[in-house]
Amino acid sequence: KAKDFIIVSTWDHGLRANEVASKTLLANGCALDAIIEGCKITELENGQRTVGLEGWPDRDGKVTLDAAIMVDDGRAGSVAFVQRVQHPIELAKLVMEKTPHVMLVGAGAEQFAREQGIKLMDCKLDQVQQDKLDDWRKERLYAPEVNIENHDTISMIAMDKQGQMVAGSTTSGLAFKMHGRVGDSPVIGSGIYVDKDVGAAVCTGLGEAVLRTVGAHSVIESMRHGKSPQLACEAVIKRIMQKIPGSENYQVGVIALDYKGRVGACGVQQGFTYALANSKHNIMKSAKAIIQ
Ligand code: SD4
Repeated sequence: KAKDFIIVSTWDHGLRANEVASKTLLANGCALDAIIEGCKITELENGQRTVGLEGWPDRDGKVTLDAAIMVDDGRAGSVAFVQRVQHPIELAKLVMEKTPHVMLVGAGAEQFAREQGIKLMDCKLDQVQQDKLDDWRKERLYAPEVNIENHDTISMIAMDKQGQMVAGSTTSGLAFKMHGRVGDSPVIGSGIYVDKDVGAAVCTGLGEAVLRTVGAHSVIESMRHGKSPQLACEAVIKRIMQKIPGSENYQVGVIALDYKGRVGACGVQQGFTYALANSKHNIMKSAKAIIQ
């Protein structure tokens, strides 16, 4: 049993997510509740427009969302390519709890949301989204910028005082992606993974690089073979850089937690930040970067 709870969340908005998740745990919520509440606040309040319905649209002007949740008893749920759903993380939890499946996508996920009593929202772009899309259409440059605007998914891990670990992730994906594109975040093993014998790992950054290397599960396997969370994160980031060309132009960040409460974090580039909380504090940290 853990002495205190621990929450780790990607990027600067992780601080606010941790704050809300901590409140949940202090009020005797479990790690699962904490992840849901932390992700939900980011889905509502993400100023970067990289999570939730205010996120940047795809190149067809549609905001399509991905989310996943996994509990250390092996249960998992995820949704991908969903539109008009305010809280995809809650929908992912419903997939886990109310269906025999792990993943629902697109119209099927939206149909399931409606069946569960979730109101589908208006999907008209706001002025900021529309202006940004119009700007993008002038040049049609599809080049994710390192650490800027389209790299701010929230991925979180929480371990509660009972020692249960849960991971979650929610995102609007890469700005101006092709319609139908799905990233790493909702793919169990790529964006997030939890294993009761080892710990949890979550990813952020260029989803294609993470999908092609099964990022989160790779970190878990590296920890299983004896590496600390920190060394496992570094090993996997190095492997991604080796396997996926062009690492000077992309960012991938991973964070990991084991049952001893040890945290690891690493990014390809500098600038990958994460927030770390327990019952006493909630602080921002800079992850080690492989490219200096
Ligand atoms: C994606 N991995 O859709 C996500 C984007 C992200 O921080 O993590 N941004 O590729």
